[in-house]
Amino acid sequence: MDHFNYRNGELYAEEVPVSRIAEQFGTPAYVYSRATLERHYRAYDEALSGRPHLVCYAVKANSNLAVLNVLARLGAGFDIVSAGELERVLRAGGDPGKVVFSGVGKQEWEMRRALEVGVRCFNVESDTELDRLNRVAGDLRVKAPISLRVNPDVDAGTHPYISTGLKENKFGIDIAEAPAVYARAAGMANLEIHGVDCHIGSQLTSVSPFLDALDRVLVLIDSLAEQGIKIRHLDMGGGLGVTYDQEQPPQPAEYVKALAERLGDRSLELVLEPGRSIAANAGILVTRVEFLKCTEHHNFAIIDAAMNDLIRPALYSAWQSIIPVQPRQDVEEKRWDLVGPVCETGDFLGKNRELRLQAGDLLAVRSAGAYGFVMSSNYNTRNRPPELMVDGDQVHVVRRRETLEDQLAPECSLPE
Ligand code: LYS
Repeated sequence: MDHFNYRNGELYAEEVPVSRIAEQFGTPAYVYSRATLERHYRAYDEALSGRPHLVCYAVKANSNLAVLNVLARLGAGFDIVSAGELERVLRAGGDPGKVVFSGVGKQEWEMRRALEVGVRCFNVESDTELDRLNRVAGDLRVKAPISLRVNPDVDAGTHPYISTGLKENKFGIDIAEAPAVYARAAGMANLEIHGVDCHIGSQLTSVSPFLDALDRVLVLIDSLAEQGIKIRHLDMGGGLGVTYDQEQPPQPAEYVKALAERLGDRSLELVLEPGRSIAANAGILVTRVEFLKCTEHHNFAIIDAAMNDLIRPALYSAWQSIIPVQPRQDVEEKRWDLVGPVCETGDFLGKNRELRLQAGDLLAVRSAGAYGFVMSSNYNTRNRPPELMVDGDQVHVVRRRETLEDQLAPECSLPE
C-alpha cells in the first residue's frame, strides 16, 4: 500500500535507493513518498465519489508545507486545530473554503483569522466556545458557520491517550446535552448552524465503533430536524487506523461503504478528517547505527535518531516496524534494543527486534509519516532532522536539517 519496497536487495523510496538519500542528506532524516500520499488521499475521495463529500486532511498528522501542497493540488480540504495550521494551509495553496477548524481551546485571535479568510466551518467543542465565537463574529459583522462536536460516549478500543469520544475525555459536547446547545446556538445572531461533528479517537482498527457513533449521531440529527434545526453536513472526524504491526484496519473504501449504507438516502454531505491513514505509511525515518553495545542483559544498537525525533514509542509504547535499508546475511541475527543518544531510559525506537546489524548500517523506521516530525523536539539540544519528499526519481528537500544557529537564535543571556 506504499512505495517503500525492496529492490535488488535494498530499500527504495519510489525510484530512489534509500541508501543514496542517506549518503546525500545525512541521517537521521524523514523521507516521504508523494505517490503514497496521493494514493491514500484518492482512496477516500474515490470511495466517496457517489455522494456530496469533503475529505479534510488532518493537518496535525504531518503539516509540512509540501505535504499540504501535494494534497491541496488534489483538491483536498483540511482539518486544522490552530491558526498556525491555518497559515500553513494558506501558504501551501489550500482553499480556506474547504477548511474545518476543530479544537477545544480556540482563542479569539484564531477565530478572527479563520473568519477573515472564510473557513468552511468551526467544529465547536463547548457551550462557552459558542458565546466567544458569536461575539467575535459579531465584531466582524459576519456569521460564523458552525457544527457542534458531539461526544457520543463510545469506546473506540484504542490507546487511552488517543481515545477522544468517551464521556471522560475533554473533547466535544455530551451528545445528551447537544439538542439544548443547538437550540441556544440557533438563537445566536452571529452563528449559522451547518453540521454535526463527531470524532471518537485515533488508530481505530475496526468499523464498529464508528458505526455505533454514527447511529447515535443520526438519532440526534433526526431530533434536531423535529426542533426545526436542519443539518446539512455530517463530519465523522478521522481516526481510521493503519498497519504498524499486525493490525488489519479496514481500507477507506470499506469504511466509507459501511458509513454510506447507514446513511441511506439522507441528503447529508459527508465530511471526513483522515490524517494518519493518509500520511503514516507515506513516510519513513532513516537512521544509522552508531555503536553496538552488548551487555549481560541486552544488546543495544545505539542509533542516531532518538525520542526527540520520533516520540511515539516512548509516549504510547507504540510499535513501529524497523527494517534494514541494505539487509545483510554476513552477521548473526540477534535481538536488539534500538536506542538513541538522548539522556533518558525511555529513549528507544524499538525493543527486542531481530536484526542482523553492524555499526554503520542504515535502518528505516516505517509508518513515520504521521505524528513523526510534527511531534519532534529539540530535547538535548538536538537539531531536528530534515524532511525529504521523494517524487519518482527526484528527492526534494522540503525542510532542511536544523542547525544549532536555528535553535539558539531566539535565546539570549541576561544583561551584564
Ligand atoms: N499523536 C498521536 C499518535 O501518534 C495521535 C493523536 C491523534 C490526534 N487526535 O498516535
